[in-house]
Amino acid sequence: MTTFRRTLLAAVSAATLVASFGAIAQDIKPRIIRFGYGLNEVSNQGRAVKLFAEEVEKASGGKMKVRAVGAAALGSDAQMQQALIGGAQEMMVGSTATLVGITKEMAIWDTPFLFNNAKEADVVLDGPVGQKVMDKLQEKGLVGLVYWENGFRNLTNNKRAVNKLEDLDSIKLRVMPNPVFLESFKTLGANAVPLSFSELFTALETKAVDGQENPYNTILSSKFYEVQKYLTVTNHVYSPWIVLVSKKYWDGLSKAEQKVLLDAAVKSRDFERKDTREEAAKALAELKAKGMQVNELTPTETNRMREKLSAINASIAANVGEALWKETQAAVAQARK
Ligand code: TK8
Repeated sequence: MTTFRRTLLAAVSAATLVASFGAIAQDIKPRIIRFGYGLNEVSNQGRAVKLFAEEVEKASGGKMKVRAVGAAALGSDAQMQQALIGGAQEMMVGSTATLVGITKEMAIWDTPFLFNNAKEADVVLDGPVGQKVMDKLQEKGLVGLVYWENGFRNLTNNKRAVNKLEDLDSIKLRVMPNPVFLESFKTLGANAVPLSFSELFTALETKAVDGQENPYNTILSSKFYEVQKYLTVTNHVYSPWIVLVSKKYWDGLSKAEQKVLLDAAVKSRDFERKDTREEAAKALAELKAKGMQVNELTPTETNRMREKLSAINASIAANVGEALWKETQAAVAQARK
């Protein structure tokens, strides 16, 4: 290459850089994004929303500001989803399980014992199947950005230690408002009642329900140990959270603004999963220290539970579609290799 050409190239690329920076700066307008979530500020969810907010502010040169509102102060998952669809709220994070009424394919993640560990969940959720399910939201007015980890769910209650399936008998158990969860726990013999997370602590405290199921992190951060005596390690299902944007809002953003949100969402995902896993590893010991009586199921009992729950697989497959069911099973098998 001649010196002239090299100089010319350098000049052209410098000009392009300046031009594109200018374009990006112009393409980012001052914006306030209301971001709602269900857990406390002092939870894995709260910490990750905070990180997301910081990243958005940094990447937009302080122009885009995220107003984070936790503890379901903007509403339950279901209420916030409707607010996003209508355009009255910009963003939220919540359980995929609470989206099934809007996008039936989301129920694939409710399949009991779908994933054996977090690595499998990451591979499948961040892979083509996870993306496909997420993209289904768009026709309903929502844009999914990333999946976060809520985690493997475990059972707590106030009546008795659950050592075998029969111990669930007559336990009034709160489940997420979701048909698969309702069916799962009815199948296991509990008296399952759907209820929003925002009403759960009070329901446990007033003994309107005897128990619930959530990951260790949530049992800890939502202080369920104050109102629940027994914890049974069941790991019956892996729950994802999903970060959502109102499609009405998203469509009004420039490409540069969309990129700010997406990049920050990816950073928040990586942070959140790491933070959640570190906390979960210590949470059980902490819950014991807080006075919870913890028991594990024997392998025989776990197998009985798995077998009973496999009875609902056919109905999940029928609801999400056989093609998606098979694709997911194949993706899990691949992740397991
Ligand atoms: C928080 C919920 C929660 C979920 C539940 O809004 O409802 O039990 O596990 O994380 O989405």
